[in-house]
Amino acid sequence: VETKEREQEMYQSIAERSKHEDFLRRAADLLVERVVFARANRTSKVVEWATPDEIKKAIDLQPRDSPVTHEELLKIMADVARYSVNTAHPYFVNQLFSAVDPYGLVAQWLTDALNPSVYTFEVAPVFTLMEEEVLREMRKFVGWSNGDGDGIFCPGGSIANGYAISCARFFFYPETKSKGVYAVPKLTLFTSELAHYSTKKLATFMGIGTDNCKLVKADALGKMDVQDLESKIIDAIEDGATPFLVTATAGTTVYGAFDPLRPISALCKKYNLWLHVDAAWGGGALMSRKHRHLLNGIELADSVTWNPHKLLAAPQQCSTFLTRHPRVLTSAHSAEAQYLFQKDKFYDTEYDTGDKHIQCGRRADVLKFWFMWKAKGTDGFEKHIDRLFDNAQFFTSHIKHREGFKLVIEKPECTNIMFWYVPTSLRGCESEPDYKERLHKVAPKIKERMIKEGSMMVTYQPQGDLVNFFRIVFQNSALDHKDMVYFANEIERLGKD
Ligand code: ABU
Repeated sequence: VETKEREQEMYQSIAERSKHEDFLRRAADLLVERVVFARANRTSKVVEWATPDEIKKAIDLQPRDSPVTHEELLKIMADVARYSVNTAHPYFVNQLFSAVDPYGLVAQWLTDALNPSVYTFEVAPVFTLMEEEVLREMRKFVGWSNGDGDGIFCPGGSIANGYAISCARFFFYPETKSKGVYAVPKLTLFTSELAHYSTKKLATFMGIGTDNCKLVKADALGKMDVQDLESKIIDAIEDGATPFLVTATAGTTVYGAFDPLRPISALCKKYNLWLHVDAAWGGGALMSRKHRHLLNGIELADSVTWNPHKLLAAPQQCSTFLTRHPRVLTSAHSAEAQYLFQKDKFYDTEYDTGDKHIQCGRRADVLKFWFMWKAKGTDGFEKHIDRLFDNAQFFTSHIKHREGFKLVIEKPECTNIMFWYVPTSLRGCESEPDYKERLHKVAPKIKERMIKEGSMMVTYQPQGDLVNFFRIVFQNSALDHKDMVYFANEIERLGKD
């Protein structure tokens, strides 16, 4: 009887398995045919705009007691894709990420299929070794001899910038690990007023406080003003605070500016401060012989944030924190959980890298980047970067000579370009008292129109005294010069009145 029951169970599980296999194949077909490539072409819409109520009507978002059929699940998948923004579309130029790299995507699928957590060698042997190799190669690109040092994959550049604060504080004041902020003087850190907001956020998170995150002036090109940095360091010391960290930026979020790293490093040496370079956006340029000069001096940094999901177009999310100091990550963050990091394992437990992180469970974000690197080689990444910069330069010079367009910065350094579009009705009105107020309303109106039509997607923002301007981001090397002209034509068409 027992054997018969066992056989029956086996037949059931085979039937179940083939049902799942059939679903997987159909779902994978749908992804390839209708989600990945079909939507990444110029004739489809970037976004199918729908209001929250319309989306709620189109997709039954409520989890239910009873299961739905595979047929219904496939329809749900198609609807989710339909109402999601098509970030792989060539005309999605809204953010510092975009595009769908086929190798990166397949590696994401493989990562999810293997469902690893990269904390111990025993559960993630290949990914552990892969991280070690990739992070070492990245450190070589930074310019640290032999790629020595340490590094980790992080859940986003903000967290990587937070690791810089944590490592710097531990480096100067190791007693904070056990005694917390009570053991140290009032610490102060410095970053540019145009730096990413994560440094402020993480200063709060780490108990340092936004008042102690001093914002240094940026010059007309968006670069950190080194004289102002020194005077703010001196002011902080005179106020009885203790400066410990400068976070410089290589590729600011809005302006794409590269801070002058050599003079900043000289100040850090003079005042004994940790230098962190947030190269989340601009780091990819290190892989281009033509453009890596933008990051000259990065080799002088103590640590670096570099996100391959940005300029190098790896799928979201792929962020790294790199440091020249080999032990600081482990010393600052280890908690030595005995259930996970037993020291009497039968292999070299140096490969159990999880204790360097503040996370426990952790996705293997390395595979997609490593797989892309294998598929394209460093040469492929270099061509990709050079194409992005070429497109950016073409677009800049195109709009510079086109009526109605006005650059915020005449010579942007990275592949994000800032500009105003001045409709015909506003041209020649520059001296009128409400000119700025009216210009401020142009970008949001054009944005609304483009989203409702789905013809492109580009972001805008005000900055300091400047009224709303567009920031277009080139990060997808499938674009060409014709696309650059399309963007200008489209903004002109949408803003004609
Ligand atoms: N670090 C997030 C950048 C956001 C953006 O794409 O503008």
